[in-house]
Amino acid sequence: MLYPIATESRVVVNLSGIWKFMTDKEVEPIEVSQPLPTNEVVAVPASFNDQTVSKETRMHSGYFWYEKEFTIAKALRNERLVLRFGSATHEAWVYLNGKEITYHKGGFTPFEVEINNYLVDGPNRLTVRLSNLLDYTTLPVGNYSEEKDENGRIIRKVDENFDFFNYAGLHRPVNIYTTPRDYIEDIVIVPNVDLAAKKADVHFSIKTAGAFDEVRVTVLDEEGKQVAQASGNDTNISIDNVQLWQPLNAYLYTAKVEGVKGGETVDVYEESFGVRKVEVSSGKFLINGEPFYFKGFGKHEDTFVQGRGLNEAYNVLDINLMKQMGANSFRTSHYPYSEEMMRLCDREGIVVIDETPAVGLFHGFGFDLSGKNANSTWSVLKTTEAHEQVIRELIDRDKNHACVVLWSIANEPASHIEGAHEYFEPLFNLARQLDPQKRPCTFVNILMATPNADKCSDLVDVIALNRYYGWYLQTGDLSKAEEETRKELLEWQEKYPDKPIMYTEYGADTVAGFHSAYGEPFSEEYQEDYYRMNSKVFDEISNFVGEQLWNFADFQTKFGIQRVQGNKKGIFTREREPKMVVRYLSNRWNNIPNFG
Ligand code: BDP
Repeated sequence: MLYPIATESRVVVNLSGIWKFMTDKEVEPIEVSQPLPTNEVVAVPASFNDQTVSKETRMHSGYFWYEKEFTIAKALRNERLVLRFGSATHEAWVYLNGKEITYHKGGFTPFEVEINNYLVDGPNRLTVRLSNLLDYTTLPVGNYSEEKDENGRIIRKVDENFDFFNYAGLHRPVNIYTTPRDYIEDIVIVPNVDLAAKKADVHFSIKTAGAFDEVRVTVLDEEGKQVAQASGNDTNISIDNVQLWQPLNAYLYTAKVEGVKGGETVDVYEESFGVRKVEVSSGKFLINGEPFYFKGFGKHEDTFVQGRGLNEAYNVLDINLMKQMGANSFRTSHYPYSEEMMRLCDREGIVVIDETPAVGLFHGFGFDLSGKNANSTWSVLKTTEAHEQVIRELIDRDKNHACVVLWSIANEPASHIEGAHEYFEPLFNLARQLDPQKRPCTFVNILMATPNADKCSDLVDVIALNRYYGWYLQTGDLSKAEEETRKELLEWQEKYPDKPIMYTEYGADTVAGFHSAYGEPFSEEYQEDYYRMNSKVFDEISNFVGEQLWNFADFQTKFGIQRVQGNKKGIFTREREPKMVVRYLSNRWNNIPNFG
């Protein structure tokens, strides 16, 4: 699915702004033939939760409604008109002028529908019913329960089976875009680069709808100069003296794709792409033939007021902070991030580990680390279908992004429990089959899934570990934590000598401004000591290819005795003020080259 852009043949109408809003108390049915019976409003894109002053609305679990009126200019009415949601969290029923026109489940991927047949002259009423419910069939996984109050009303509850607040709503842009009746539907770009010859063969497959006499692809360089041109829905273009897309030194070509009919260009779409090679070989992660070292973060889409909604100013600031620290990468923990962020990373040369929303695949996560409930994970969870769907939708959306170098199929599943391998093997096969660029795949391993216990690491190209020695284990005892860290990393290396190993999470909750002469846990001193300890061990392990800490910034979570208005493992506060450790890490990362 193509990202909506304006071109010589296409117009984008942005429906962002103020929408009507109401939570559904499920007392009376909502009549979609009528305007929503509410005077409340919310801004889109954003989560609804932090825009209200009502605790009840903020914590609402169940169904809720959005509505917006729009008018389409007469000049556009003969074009094909497509309504597109960047995402709708987590499930959406869409009505136009009272008729259901589409439905989508899964809160982090785009969907669209043609609306020509439902439009009326004058104002059109777009109504969306959403649900933020999560259960054992959805991704992310939620612990769902319901009860009836004294009036017989259903009270629904979702206890997040993961450590971030269940923000919901229309988190990403809602647009109507036009295309001509004959149009370019999708573009798949696969660059193959001969590094020694500095030459790339770029394969383009163009999916079109309707009848074109010719499909033409023109590759333009960053100055807009033509590099090469070819014709056909399946075509190769060679680029001599190719400029590579490099981490923190991005170079983007543009593929101008034209659908031509009767000598006239009918539809045009421009897709930018980078030329780079990603491989895993002999315990190294190679980008453009050189061993790459990941320095960076696990993140969240999480800001004040917007919640999980698109916040482009924060995206820009976050990348600037990363660059200043000498970081080069992050993981989209724990769900696909906005398309706007992916496009920004392409352009800024930020390397991305692209993660599905498969988090919480651990029965009893959070309150039962002993693993009693975990044993039943793979019989209790029914997430296979949702998991296949998110892999399909994520790869379909992000396949052309140069910034994406590794797919993360899941975060912290119970990969040490019987049934895990059977669950994951087909999913890894699916991802590998679907990705036209054949990028490496991994899942992010939880701390109890040690080299002996884990059942799935044979499936991965990169061993990606979330480890909390010195925090959840050996709390406050960094010398014991150091021994355990070293011991486990050496075990992984011995077991899988050809697989690169990296940390995708390690961190310590730290209350900004809290100091301790004894370096106690939660103090800024402890956070720094914790990172120094980990760095020391990383530098001893030869197949260690990267450190992505947890977390870039403090973020909102559900309530819990371990959380003080959220998770405080950020090295920045939620407002992006640095904690003390940022100086140490900036110094370390600015002195570790991206390659080597
Ligand atoms: C891991 C999770 C992450 C949590 C983190 C923590 O992957 O989502 O926020 O630990 O506990 O379990 O801080």
